[in-house]
Amino acid sequence: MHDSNPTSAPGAPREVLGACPHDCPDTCSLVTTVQDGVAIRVAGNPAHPHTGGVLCTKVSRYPERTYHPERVLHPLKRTGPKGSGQFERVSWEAALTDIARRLGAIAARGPDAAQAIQPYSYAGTMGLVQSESMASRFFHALGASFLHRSICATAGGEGLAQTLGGKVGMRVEFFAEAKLILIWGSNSITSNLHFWRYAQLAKRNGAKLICIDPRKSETADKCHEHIALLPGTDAALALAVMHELIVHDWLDHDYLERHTLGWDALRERALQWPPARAAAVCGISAEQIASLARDYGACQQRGEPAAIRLNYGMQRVHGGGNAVRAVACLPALIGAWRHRAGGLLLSSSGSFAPDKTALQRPDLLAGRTPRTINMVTIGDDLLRPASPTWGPAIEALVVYDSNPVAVAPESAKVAAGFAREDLFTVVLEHFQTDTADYADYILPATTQLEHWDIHTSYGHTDVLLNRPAIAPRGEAKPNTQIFRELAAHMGLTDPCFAETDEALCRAAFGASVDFELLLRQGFAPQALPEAPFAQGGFPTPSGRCEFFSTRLQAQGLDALPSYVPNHEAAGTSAAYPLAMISPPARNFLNSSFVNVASLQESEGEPILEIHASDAQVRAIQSGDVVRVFNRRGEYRCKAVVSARARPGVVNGLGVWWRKLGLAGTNVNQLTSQALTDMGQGPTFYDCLVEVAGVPALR
Ligand SMILES: Nc1nc2c(c(=O)[nH]1)N[C@H]1C(S)=C(S)[C@@H](COP(=O)(O)OP(=O)(O)OC[C@H]3O[C@@H](n4cnc5c(=O)[nH]c(N)nc54)[C@H](O)[C@@H]3O)O[C@H]1N2
Ligand SMILES: Nc1nc2c(c(=O)[nH]1)N[C@H]1C(S)=C(S)[C@@H](COP(=O)(O)OP(=O)(O)OC[C@H]3O[C@@H](n4cnc5c(=O)[nH]c(N)nc54)[C@H](O)[C@@H]3O)O[C@H]1N2
Ligand code: SF4
Ligand SMILES: [Mo]
Repeated sequence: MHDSNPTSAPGAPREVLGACPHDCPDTCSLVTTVQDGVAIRVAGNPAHPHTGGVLCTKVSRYPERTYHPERVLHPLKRTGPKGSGQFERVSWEAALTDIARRLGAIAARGPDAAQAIQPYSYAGTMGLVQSESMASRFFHALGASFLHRSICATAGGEGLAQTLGGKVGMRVEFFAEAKLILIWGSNSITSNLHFWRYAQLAKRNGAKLICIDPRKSETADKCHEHIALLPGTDAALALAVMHELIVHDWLDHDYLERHTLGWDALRERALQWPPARAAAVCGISAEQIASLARDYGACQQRGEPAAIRLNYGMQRVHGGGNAVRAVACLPALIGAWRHRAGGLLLSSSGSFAPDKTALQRPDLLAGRTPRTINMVTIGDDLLRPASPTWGPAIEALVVYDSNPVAVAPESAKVAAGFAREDLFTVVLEHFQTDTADYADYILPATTQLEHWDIHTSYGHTDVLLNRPAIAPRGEAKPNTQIFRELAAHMGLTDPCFAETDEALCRAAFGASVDFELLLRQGFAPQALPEAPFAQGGFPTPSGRCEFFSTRLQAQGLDALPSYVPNHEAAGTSAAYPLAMISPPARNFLNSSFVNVASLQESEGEPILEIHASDAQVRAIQSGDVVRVFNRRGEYRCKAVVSARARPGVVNGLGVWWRKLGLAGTNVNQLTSQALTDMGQGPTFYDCLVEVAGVPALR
């Protein structure tokens, strides 16, 4: 039944196993039904336990996205001014020859100048092969600048690694057995649906669910309690919970003694955070904090498992790294890790060990160490002139798997950078996105239904294989093939550029994963312990859960988790009194799917949720067009007066395409390029604004 043989009998439908490529923790196993070479249905694989035969609405609509009338199906060359979106069709040969000539001219000036070539990519596809395999080889061989792929998770990832030792934690399936689940900075129904299935099982078995989120999300609606703290105040909340655990002695002293480092110091720190102090910082009541600590401490008292599903929503603020550190300490205080259904999960990606050296071939750098550009500050960096310390200005940009003009902060600068006449830009894409509008060349890329790939996950611990279900549409090529052909046009002759995608899939895990099993069933579970830290054994230098970090101390940072206020903390600006967060929209995935008609229809239009009290003083009513603005710019959308917003915080949902916005901008016109305390990550949810009605447009 499951084959990928394109010569099956005509008319007979066949099913091909794949993997969802999107930046979503669930990494679903897909079954694509193909008839006469056309993908007619994409469904969840019922045999894969985490997928359970269910997909989100977005990917259920994959045929609609794949056969979208606006798919880019041929190479395109710019004919109008940058950003105008005017292109003409050209041949692959013409496009590749010209691109190779332009990049080659830069690289030929020597290793310093080669750094003027900048790759820019993120998680359009999470596949190990179509993301950073052939592409990395190509840029390594050229000596292009590196990219710090920081736009999502580096603050939290670093906070977690400093505390637990890596991106490791509970296995998602065991949340089903927990008695208390804290859903912390996560709108799971939107962004982690297959975790939510386990949480619902737990709820049915009597577990209490508490959601910690400034927004009253769809997930908060379904939890028993909701704590609507101010954005960026999670560390204060976690420290106050510790305070309560300490003063009531709801502690697992044996676990603290044997498996943690720095307890005395953390204890002293936490005792400085009585609930009343944290309540003032978090904008919630001290009783809510005390109650949260009581629920958490009760699990310790009763020997019941307490689980925390932390997500990246709470680390897109100045103190994001410290906030994750503080929360990641909690399970050790009550010994929650003793249970397989206790502990914490932020990301499981550290449970995989793909052979990135084999895929990316850093040896092709041949001793060069190019500079690294942070993808979060691409706005500033595109506008930065050459200098002795920084090196050459960015002269050529090759974008794949990403839509920076829409997703990167402070869009006015990003767009100004992309508009530079002296910048040569190539964009590998499925669609003419906001970024593609600024390209000199758009190159048509295949979708997941059209290429091979192999996947890890950051929400579960299985490896998945994706086989092509249909032939590439139009003249589209896989990213890998585009970089192979570019390499050939540039005279790069290393045999590694000839390796096939299937060979790359096999090389990704070598003998450590059963490839035959992947071919047969599409997924391969890894052998991992059920309760990874029941006996300690954290992958930190000390082998303990590190409350106190000498590694952070050596970097001049606080060795203990601390509350780091937002760069733009609520209540600190009279001109911009409202905090704005811009969390994911349910029917989109970052800026992907925004152009899929049925999903756009479900999502409606760009909106800003505002609490009745904040709307009233501004004479704003639901449906009014509003200006949302700060010193970085202005964004227009419709207001929705809603109890989903708490007082003082407005919610601008989703990363819409700028060109679909009322005034050609999206929320990122307002966000800043300031970085987090750890990991040099973005601070999308650390952003003060003012909102005003636009009377003429009411
Ligand atoms: N449908 C859909 N799914 C997605 C995505 C999408 O765009 N759409 N995005 C994908 C991506 S890229 C990622 S990284 C993952 C995870 O992405 P996350 O951003 O973690 O996704 P969510 O869980 O939807 O949202 C996080 C929640 O955190 C809340 N929040 C904002 N600021 C704070 C804060 O300071 N403290 C706390 N406690 N909460 C805060 C927001 O209101 C939101 O409800 O989801 C992925 N899944
Ligand atoms: N204001 C605000 N901004 C945010 C966020 C937020 O919450 N608020 N979230 C941030 C987060 S968490 C993230 S992860 C980033 C996400 O930023 P990106 O990773 O840039 O995500 P997308 O917007 O989904 O853009 C991915 C693009 O890759 C393309 N693509 C998909 N597959 C392929 C392929 O195989 N080949 C090629 N060549 N292209 C492909 C898609 O068509 C799509 O246009 O955005 C960040 N920006
Ligand atoms: S986006 Fe997430 S929930 Fe939807 S199919 Fe992909 S992995 Fe599954
Ligand atoms: Mo992300």
